[in-house]
Amino acid sequence: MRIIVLGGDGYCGWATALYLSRKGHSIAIVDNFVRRQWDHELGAQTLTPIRPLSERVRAWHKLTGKTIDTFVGDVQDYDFLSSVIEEYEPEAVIHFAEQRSAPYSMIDRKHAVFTQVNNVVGTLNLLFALAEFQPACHLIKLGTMGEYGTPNIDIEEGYITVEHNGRKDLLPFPKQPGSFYHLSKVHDSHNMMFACKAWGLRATDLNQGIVYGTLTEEVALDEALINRFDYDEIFGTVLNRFCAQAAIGHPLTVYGAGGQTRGFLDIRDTVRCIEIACLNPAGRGECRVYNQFTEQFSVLQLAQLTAAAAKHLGLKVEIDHLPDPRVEAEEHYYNAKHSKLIDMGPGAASPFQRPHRFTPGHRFAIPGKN
Ligand code: NAD
Ligand code: USQ
Repeated sequence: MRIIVLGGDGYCGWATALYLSRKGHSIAIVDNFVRRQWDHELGAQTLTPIRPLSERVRAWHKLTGKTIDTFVGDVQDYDFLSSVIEEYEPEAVIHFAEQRSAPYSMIDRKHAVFTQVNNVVGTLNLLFALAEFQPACHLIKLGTMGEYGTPNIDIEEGYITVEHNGRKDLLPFPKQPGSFYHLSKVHDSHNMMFACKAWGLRATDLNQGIVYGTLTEEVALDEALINRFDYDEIFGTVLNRFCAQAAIGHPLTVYGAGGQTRGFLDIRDTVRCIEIACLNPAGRGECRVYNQFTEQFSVLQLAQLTAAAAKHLGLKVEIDHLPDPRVEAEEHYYNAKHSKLIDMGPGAASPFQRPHRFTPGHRFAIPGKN
């Protein structure tokens, strides 16, 4: 397939671009490197020093003979984005190109406004560009499990059947996001649903959980391909932070009671989920929603798992409970469905347990469950 990866210089996007390129798809990356600027702004750095994109794609070509095209620009710039869509004629566009940190979006008014403008305008531009130049193209958009918040009922995949005053309908699942960032994803979801209905576009909204890990088979091929690994308090996600803290002997920073429960997935499963979505496009006019994670844990459970793994390596790790800087429930019910991707495409939680190619009938192997 001809696939454009928006945000392909970032954590999920780079791993996905290489994975799909290795599978034989034609890949183009679009990025404006704004993420690298935010690192400068925050005085933070990826633990793994990443090379400039031009060097990364050259190294990939040298190693595999495969070419990844690059387009440098801002998805907020409609002329730029629409010309890329017109020129490349993609069959699928995977949209990762957003500001993705909840803490960054909560710094102050300026960062909240930036996050929502960047994310909502970028996605709107993409919807218009697809409608104008490539209406049959499948949009695969990264949403977030955090769109749903933590309701006291089971979380469905995007839609829920509601009965009210004797009548019944399938409606979007209620959204209770916990930051201006997570809210930007809710706005995107609504815009996508409307554009699919109004213009017959096809879209998959992937409500992804928290991603962990750095290595995929492809980025492990050469140091020049290494992916970013964030561990700072703004962009570092919780399990990546706990691992970095354990390695340097810093107490694990559990916020509050640690009962905050979320869906998690290994970055090796992110790329496979995206591939499943690419190979099984939504129908014209369809905006489907999948929950994309493999396991759910509370923050305290994760800290305990990290401490146990560290002990195994001879590291002594303490768990600290810090005042929670976020507005979120520290104890709550959480049971999120996540069967649609599993039903659609075979796979397994660990690439070391899974067959290299999809085989019908295979499911995600969640330890103790399958
Ligand atoms: P990232 O910050 O590492 O990558 C995002 C990339 O998009 C960066 O390279 C950045 O430069 C680019 N970008 C941002 N705005 C842009 C713009 N206006 N024009 C062009 N490029 C732009 O983020 P990530 O962790 O790879 O996340 C990718 C997507 O997946 C995001 O939409 C995020 O919300 C979603 N997601 C991530 C996680 C996670 O745990 N990392 C979990 C769930 C969902
Ligand atoms: N947390 C701690 N200690 C820390 C860091 C975080 O206890 O040192 C807690 C937070 O309070 C929160 C939970 O861990 O309850 C998750 O925080 P996080 O920073 O790992 O993840 P989050 O802010 O939810 O955002 C991340 C990505 C975002 C993605 C989201 C998926 O940055 O792009 O959308 O995960 S989800 O959480 O499912 O919405």
